Amino acid sequence: LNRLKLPYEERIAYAKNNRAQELFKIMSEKRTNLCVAADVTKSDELISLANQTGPYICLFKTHIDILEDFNIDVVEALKKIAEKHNFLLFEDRKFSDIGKTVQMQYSNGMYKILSWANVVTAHSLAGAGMLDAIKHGNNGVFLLAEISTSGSIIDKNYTEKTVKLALQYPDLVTGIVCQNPLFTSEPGFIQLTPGVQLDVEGDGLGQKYNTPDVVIGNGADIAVVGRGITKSSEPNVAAEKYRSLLWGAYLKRIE
Ligand code: BMP
Repeated sequence: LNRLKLPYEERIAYAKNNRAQELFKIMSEKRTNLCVAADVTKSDELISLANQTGPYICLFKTHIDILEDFNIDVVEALKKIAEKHNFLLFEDRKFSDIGKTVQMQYSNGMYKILSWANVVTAHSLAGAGMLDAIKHGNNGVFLLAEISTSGSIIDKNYTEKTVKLALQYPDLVTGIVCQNPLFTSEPGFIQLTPGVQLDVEGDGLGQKYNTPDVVIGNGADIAVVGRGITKSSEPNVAAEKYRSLLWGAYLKRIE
């Protein structure tokens, strides 16, 4: 079974994680494999981006700790918009500590991530104990197996061990963040690929970009677009443009 050739709706049956099932369903229904990276520092900008991109996305990715005016009301607003437009909330927290600490970072503090984020990211380097600590009934974790920056010190061995770890936690792991098709015979997991933008090669700080066609060809099931959308004067138009290019590339892939 090659996941790259299977339509998203057929992959629901293979997914053990509830959020992966839900995502495949949303993606099929809305015809979108686009995740927006809403990296802005003001709450009203974040809410406006959710409203504008909502119809075109399956996932809304935040770095909630970059907000300068954070207040728990902002996540209440995001939850309502997510419900209205049928997308999931995704906090890109990149947890990477001992299980006990991660448990508290997930549930406590001012962000209370567990109370609103449907999915989160985690580094795999702390190993299984950390995943045991963040297992919760209905949530999902994307594990980082590769990173999109030039000069990353992640090697092949680390990447392979991360994939192995992910496969040991099918109930918890929604998918894997990576740049290459690493787990093609596992249709239940989702490949999430950031570093996507048209007409730009990088950002001068290590970020490397590929086009929608290239990332979908490299196995992405969901592509993450940040500045390609957020820096546009019309984020709704930019979101629809990336959605349509990414969806077209996916249709070509499963042909
Ligand atoms: P942009 O498209 O503006 O470069 O944003 C990319 C987003 O994806 C950022 O939020 C970044 O934290 C995230 N990201 C990434 O760029 N590369 C990775 O390998 C993993 C990420 O989470």
